[in-house]
Amino acid sequence: MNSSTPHTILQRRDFLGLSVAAASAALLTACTPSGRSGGQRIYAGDAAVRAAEDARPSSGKTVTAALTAAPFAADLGAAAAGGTLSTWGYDGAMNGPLLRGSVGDRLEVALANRLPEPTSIHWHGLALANSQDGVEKLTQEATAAGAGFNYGFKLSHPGTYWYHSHMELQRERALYGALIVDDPDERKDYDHEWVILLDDWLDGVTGSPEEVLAELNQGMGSMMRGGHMAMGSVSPFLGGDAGDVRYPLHLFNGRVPADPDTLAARPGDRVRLRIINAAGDTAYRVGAPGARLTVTHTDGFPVEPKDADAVVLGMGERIDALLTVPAGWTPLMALPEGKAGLALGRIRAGSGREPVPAALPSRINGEVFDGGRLTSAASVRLPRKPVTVRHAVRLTGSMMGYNWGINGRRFAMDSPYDGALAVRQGDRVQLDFINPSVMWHPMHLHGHTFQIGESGARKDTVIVRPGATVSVLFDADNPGQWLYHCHNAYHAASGMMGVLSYVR
Ligand SMILES: [Cu+2]
Repeated sequence: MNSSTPHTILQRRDFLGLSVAAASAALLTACTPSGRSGGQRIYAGDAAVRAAEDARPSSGKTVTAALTAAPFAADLGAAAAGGTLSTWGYDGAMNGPLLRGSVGDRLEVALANRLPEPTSIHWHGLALANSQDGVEKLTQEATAAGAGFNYGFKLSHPGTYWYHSHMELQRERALYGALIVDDPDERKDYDHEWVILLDDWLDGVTGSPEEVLAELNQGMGSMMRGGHMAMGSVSPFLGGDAGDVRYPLHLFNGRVPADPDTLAARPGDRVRLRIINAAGDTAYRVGAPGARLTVTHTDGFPVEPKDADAVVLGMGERIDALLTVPAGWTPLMALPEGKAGLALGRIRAGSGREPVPAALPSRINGEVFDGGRLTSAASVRLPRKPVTVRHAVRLTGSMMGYNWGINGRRFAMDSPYDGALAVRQGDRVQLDFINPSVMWHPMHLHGHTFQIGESGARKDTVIVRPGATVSVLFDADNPGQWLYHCHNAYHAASGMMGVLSYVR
């Protein structure tokens, strides 16, 4: 096992990689409204990163787990030719094991890499030590094929999170799982809990994620040849184009609708749903015809509860909702927004007729919203405070050129700090996600949970519709180098990523 810290790769660039003259010029423009410049970057191995970790509350308990990333044969029934397909996952399953601890616990996960290529794990949504964030070259060296890496960090906030590979398109296979952080003081006013992982799937059925990216990069030519590009997938809810990719399958806890996951309950029971959208290019509209949802949390953090007929989750987002179980069978449907298909689970409470996928409604309307439209619970709302640094994050690129980027720049792992957004510890930061493109983007920031505007939900991933600007606020309290990016797997692979860079 190798737990090497990134000192060696990172300390070569102590002063932004600028010449002395350029650095001096940069210092003159420090503290302008558009950002911080000058100063030394605070890398993952910095004492400030360790100090922030030490300052987090501790329960004194350690939760340990082991994950093996490896190829395996997945059984998706008749959906795959021959009954099984070969893909990559954790511990040989379509969903990695559920990892669970309480606030203040230290989570230690030993990763063994049995994949034929390097890998890393990102702990999505957690405010954790930067050195454990799992971003190759930025916070650690990728873990080579045959090697291992020991992750260890404190769990700082309760909620519904998840983990996934952060290497290229590995997440588009089955390299992901749920991570739940419990609040020991919470009063549990429900009878059951159902953790739900949603995913769009094509690996081993119609091609591979790498083939899809190659097609997207070729542009309209491959569309004419009838490849994987989505044609005419439109969602008024998302403001236009719903996605780039056509998927043969949509999975609910790793299962197809013909063989659905089933939750047994009694009529009148209350169920807490913890819904996670692990997809690459698909938003899901989730609802249970015959029952309403009461949304209580998004991205782990509580909101003012709100009733819904359905909720929409972009890639990377989570929603917690309560549902009161009707008598009989209740379908829990995840409809791919603007695309054909269905991911399905079901609740069985007594007898009655089983829901047949073909007989289910093809749409769920009524009161429908996404987590970005909710109000934060007062208990987690940021205190009002003047913004000390503000950055514009323009979401640029187009489907034609497949040149997705940030502020016109396509991210390159070899020069991650080009165009980085500088902040100092203690800043109140405002990011303006400005979307001049014709597609929506689910924008995700590592290591922080921002707030949407003055009183919106606390989130780490938010839908930014075409033509819209979403302004988010957070306190810079977790030093290090943090990636932010579109959680569309293909947009991120194409370059819609950047670094939020703590400097001193
Ligand atoms: Cu995007």
